[in-house]
Amino acid sequence: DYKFWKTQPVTRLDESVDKEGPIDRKKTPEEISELPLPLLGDFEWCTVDVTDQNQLEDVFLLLNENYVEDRDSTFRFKYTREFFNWSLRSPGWKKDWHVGVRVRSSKKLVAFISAIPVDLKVRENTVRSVEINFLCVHKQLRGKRLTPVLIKEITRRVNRCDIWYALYTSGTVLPSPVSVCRYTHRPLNWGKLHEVGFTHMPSHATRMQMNAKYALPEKTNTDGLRPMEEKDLAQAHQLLEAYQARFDLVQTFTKEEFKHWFLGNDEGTENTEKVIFSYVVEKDGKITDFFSFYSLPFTILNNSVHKELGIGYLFYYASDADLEYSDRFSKEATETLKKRLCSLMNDACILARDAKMDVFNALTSQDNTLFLDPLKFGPGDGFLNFYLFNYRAFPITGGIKEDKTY
Ligand code: YNC
Ligand code: MG
Repeated sequence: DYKFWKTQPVTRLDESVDKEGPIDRKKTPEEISELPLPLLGDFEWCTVDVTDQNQLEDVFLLLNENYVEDRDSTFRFKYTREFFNWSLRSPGWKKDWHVGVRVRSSKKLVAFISAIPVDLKVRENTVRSVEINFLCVHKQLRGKRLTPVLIKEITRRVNRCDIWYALYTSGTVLPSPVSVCRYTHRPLNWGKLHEVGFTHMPSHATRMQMNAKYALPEKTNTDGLRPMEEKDLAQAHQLLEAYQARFDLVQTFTKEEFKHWFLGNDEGTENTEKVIFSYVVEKDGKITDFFSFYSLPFTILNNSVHKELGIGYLFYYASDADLEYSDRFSKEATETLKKRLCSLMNDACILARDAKMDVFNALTSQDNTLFLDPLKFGPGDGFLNFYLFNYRAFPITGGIKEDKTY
């Protein structure tokens, strides 16, 4: 019955929203305690310095063994230093928002939660917020109500910086999702996915038929497609903003943030695992489209042949295909956009395959439903719920919804 969530400024499950906006009364940072919440005697708070290799190791160890897992524990996320540099150190990041709990005696890290600053646009309102991610409690400490304490502590630290709203996603149903999406998967290397138990052979099918079904062209199809470079940032950023005007809930980026999220934070180091892949389409000096995907592999447990599964996640994309239409949701505009997106996303799959990824994941969010089916993305087991903290919003439904319901 949501003992904890009942006490928080979130939309109740039985509540119907009739007006959008903040839930709590307006407060100031001075009203918020300077002191961390009390913890049970055996534990202590810590601020994790993710620029310190040893402390970052502690976070890997905790997450790699205790974070989200598939049902039968055959796969585990393989987080890397590069992935955390990218996802936890975006512009404006604060050390104070990487919060851990350690065992007082052994100093072992047993819980973690993080926040990064984000600007959200909820319909016509811009809402300065944080995004909460990587909430994790060690398996041996589950069910002990540590989670509410972690959430209250990160809220306190964020509120002290005069930020009062948050976005977060979870597979768990809590009060109340503002949107729900499904994960979908596009096999790029069906044979390997099958060998490691990620996909199953449909009855009446053969291995050869399955490989043929998911075979992709050798080369990309779009003229003018190339990796995004520094010089493309201004145009690509503008294109994204124009494109995203279609949606009711989006994150907006500053120039600096756009650069960070699409060109990455590797700062030229050699031999690093590449995390973010961004491409543009240039036509007569103009950027007409862009797309991006990031890499977050799985470690495969207990398999003597395959040790790692390469996974690409569709990230942001934008196209000018529908921009010239006065009604961007008209049938004609939608058809034009659908055609363009299908061709772009097919190229994205090809590039992901060439980057040694075995499967390409996308959510059913926004306009994705236009291309998922035609490009042979199949629905997964997982759903992802989107939440806003301290902000009431009407349900977010589109983009465009195709007839197929995922
Ligand atoms: C969850 N995922 O309902 P009630 S996603 C939020 N997000 O409270 P205990 C969650 N709340 O129902 P356990 C949650 N999962 O009594 C559970 N809860 O009101 C609620 N898994 O606490 C739950 N990471 O400590 C209940 O639960 C209360 O020991 C129970 O730990 C839960 O990062 C968990 O899936 C998830 O590590 C930590 O199972 C643990 O079971 C675990 O007894 C594997 O907690 C990893 C995993 C979650 C990934 C994520 C987003 C988190 C968002 C948190 C909410 C942020 C609010 C905004 C704050 C900033 C505000 C500002 C400004
Ligand atoms: Mg607990």
